[in-house]
Amino acid sequence: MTNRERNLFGRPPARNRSANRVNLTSTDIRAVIERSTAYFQPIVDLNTGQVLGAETLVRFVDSDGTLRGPGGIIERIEENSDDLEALTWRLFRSMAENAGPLLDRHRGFYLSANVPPVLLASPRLKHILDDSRLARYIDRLVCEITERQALTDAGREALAIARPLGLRIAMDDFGTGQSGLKQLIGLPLDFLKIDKSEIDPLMKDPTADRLLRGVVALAAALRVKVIAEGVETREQAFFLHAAGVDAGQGWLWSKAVPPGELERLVTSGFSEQTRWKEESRA
Ligand code: G
Ligand code: MN
Repeated sequence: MTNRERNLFGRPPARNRSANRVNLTSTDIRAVIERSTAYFQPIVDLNTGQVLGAETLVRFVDSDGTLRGPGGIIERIEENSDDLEALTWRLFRSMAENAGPLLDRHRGFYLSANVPPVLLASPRLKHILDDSRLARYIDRLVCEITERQALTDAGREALAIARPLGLRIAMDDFGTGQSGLKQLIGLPLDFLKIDKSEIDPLMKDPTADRLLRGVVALAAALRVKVIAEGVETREQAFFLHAAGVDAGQGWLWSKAVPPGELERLVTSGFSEQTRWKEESRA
């Protein structure tokens, strides 16, 4: 999956988009958007096990109450900019309503969300932030933009517009877009999220290990924090920590969870996952 591109709200698109496309009328789509909700996947400090933030991922609630990931529906929503905006509004509203109290209680905690560059660059973004009541948390929001999107002229323009609003920026899926070191210089970034496809081969492929160390050095030079995505094992977390990666996100800690569960994880943290420090000292 090295060449995949992620679409909105964190989902690799199907190889054949039309095959994945659901057969829904525009009225159906609006109803689906109205029933969507925000789930949150924790982002964990590899040093302390503390939950630093969470990535917002959309879930669609079926009429019978079952939850679905974005696959299938999201491709259809992305075809229409009004639907895309409606979904962003709905998700921002769900973030403000459901995670607002948590943001109030945990002052250092942040939420990230994949925001389409077309919206990042639009004057509508400020309106959506205000109207969804997420604007009051603007300094706790991180917009994720994929490596490919960020490096286009439209992406650069979007970042230049969004940053002055007070939002922070994460480059998502880093490692999938073959960007050169030079291209990153000058981009207004706060976080670099290393794609799962760069994490999977660690400790099996020495080149992957060396590349990771290179990315850590690059991020240090650019003064951006590094987050590893798709971390599934303790060995990976140990390796990443030793290599100087700041934070991790993945099933080792948690899948995307509803707000109540997120609050529990933020309160308890994952210090048991960082016990390797004591083990190595013993
Ligand atoms: O790139 P982005 O952060 O937007 O992708 C999030 C997606 O990655 C979600 O669809 C989520 O379900 C998936 N994901 C998150 N953590 C893991 C993991 O540890 N393993 C696997 N296989 N998928 C993950
Ligand atoms: Mn993402």
